[in-house]
Amino acid sequence: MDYIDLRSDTITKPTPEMREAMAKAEVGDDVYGEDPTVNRLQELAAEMTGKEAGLFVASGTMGNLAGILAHCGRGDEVILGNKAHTFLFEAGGISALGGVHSCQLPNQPDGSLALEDVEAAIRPDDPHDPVTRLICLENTHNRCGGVYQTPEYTRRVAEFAHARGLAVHLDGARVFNAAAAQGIDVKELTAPVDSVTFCLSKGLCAPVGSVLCGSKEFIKKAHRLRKMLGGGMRQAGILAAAGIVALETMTVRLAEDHARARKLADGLKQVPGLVLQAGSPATNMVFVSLDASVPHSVEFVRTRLEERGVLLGVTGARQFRLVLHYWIDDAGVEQAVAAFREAVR
Ligand code: TLP
Repeated sequence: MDYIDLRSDTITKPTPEMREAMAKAEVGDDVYGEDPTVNRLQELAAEMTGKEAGLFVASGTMGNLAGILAHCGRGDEVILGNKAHTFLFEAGGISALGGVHSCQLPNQPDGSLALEDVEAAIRPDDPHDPVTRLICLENTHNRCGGVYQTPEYTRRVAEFAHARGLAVHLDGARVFNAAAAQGIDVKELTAPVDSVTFCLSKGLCAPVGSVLCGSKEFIKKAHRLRKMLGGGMRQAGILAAAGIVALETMTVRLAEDHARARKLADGLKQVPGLVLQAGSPATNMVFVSLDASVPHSVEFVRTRLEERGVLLGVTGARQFRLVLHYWIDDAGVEQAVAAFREAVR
């Protein structure tokens, strides 16, 4: 069966143009810095995000880990949201592998951190306390519903942090979605922060990889950390070639996924028993719950949807996540709504 796969935008396969670029990619040993295609991708990523340098890494998780470890030493503290992907879903790598202590503040429903909370969380210079070094933001914010953060908020946090001697790292796995949703250049969201990781392998459809961007000095440190984490790849230009196509051709079409997410949400709103999360969808994710009138469990509904050719994620006791991407068309959206009608009955 050909599934309508709405589990994530990570399931996207490369486009034909990417496969062609991969086949033709010029390569070299990237651990020696000699892969021309990786170098081109890193330069393009740095230029697009308004940073001095970029580093191609295996995943978003590796980008965030190498980035946070480049900012913080063992025992230092990072302030992040209690719904941050780095806190919830990166296997605790920053503490397990980096010895970095985390301070989790409540994410506001719009995905932001309240600056009063951040102010109160900054440690005094006291031998009892870890040293606060870094604030981590996420844009778009996955667990807060795929919501985006604005340039104003990003600048406010960066100014606040810098005035207190702290750095800011952005988990920008889907920062191009955040820019597309606001109709702005991604630089407005990345230039104010000290470092950013963004993913090539989500809505941008590349098969593998993310890029960590920051100052030259920061990327030099992160480069050593990437080696330490086992992420030094060799003829990685084959992968980077798809990443270049992703940046050149896919960042400009993300608004289409957002429009389809709205279409899907409009359809699901009409299905008795379903309730959309307030404000959903802000970008390419739709969060929808079963109300009390539905006598079934989420697992039961998920199985019935699967039998009807629709795959999606379960994100709570009564909640699903549906993620739109390049490989879902209008017919897929209609099929998903029709399948829901039958599945919740
Ligand atoms: N998110 C995945 C799952 O891990 C939940 C998904 O399906 O959404 N930051 C953010 C905000 C992410 O959403 C993800 C992946 C990552 C980092 C990690 O990226 P990878 O999977 O490349 O390590």
